[in-house]
Amino acid sequence: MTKKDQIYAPVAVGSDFLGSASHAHELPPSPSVEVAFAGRSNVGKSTLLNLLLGQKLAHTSSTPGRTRTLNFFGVKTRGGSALTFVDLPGYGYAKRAKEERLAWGEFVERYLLERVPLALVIVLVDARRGPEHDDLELLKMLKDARPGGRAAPRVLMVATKLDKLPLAQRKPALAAIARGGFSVIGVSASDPASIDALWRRVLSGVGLEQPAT
Ligand SMILES: Nc1nc2c(ncn2[C@@H]2O[C@H](COP(=O)(O)OP(=O)(O)OP(=O)(O)O)[C@@H](O)[C@H]2O)c(=O)[nH]1
Ligand SMILES: [Mg+2]
Repeated sequence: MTKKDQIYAPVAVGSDFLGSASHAHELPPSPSVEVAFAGRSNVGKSTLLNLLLGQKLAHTSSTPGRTRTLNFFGVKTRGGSALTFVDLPGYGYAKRAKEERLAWGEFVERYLLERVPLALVIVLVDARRGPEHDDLELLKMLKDARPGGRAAPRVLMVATKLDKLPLAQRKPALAAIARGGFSVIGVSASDPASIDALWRRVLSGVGLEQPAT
């Protein structure tokens, strides 16, 4: 194995699709700590999930609105930890019928506020735009008090599609997001090192191991 292989050896050693839910009664029991991926439609949630999982289990599309249910994936890490990743339907997709948008919003919002195993919410924003109005609303909601005084999940912001910015603009774009008071990491689907760095932030975000490289 070359040094490069060792650095990029995937953290995920196995992953499975656990099921979908479009109503509260369909939510599967979560066997492990849960991490949800939220963000505007087309920001790259499902693409990023597949890269973290090491398999193309989540459906992706260049057309916004692809993911319409909550999709649950189980993943085991090299360090022996188990996590559940949840792909959420995107928001801000204007072409979806208004009633459907409202119903979806309510279901996703209840999931984010009430799901007990949910330890970390990853909020994806486009690196070229930073957090927009809908994202800020979500971030505000995530800070809200939980029923029974439970702790709110931790939040990590991920700036996606960094490759679409010229090299010289990448650091300034991330710095501008950080100036808004957010802890942010930039990723590109084409850059395995950025996926590896995100895995580390996910593991430390849920209080699990930091795998050796
Ligand atoms: N250039 C570039 N394109 C990306 C990147 N990540 C995702 N994309 C593209 O962005 C489009 C949307 O990706 P998805 O992963 O389906 O987005 P999503 O956030 O799951 O979208 P919804 O399911 O509609 O909420 C696809 O065409 C991807 O190939 C990236 O890092 N760089
Ligand atoms: Mg999707």
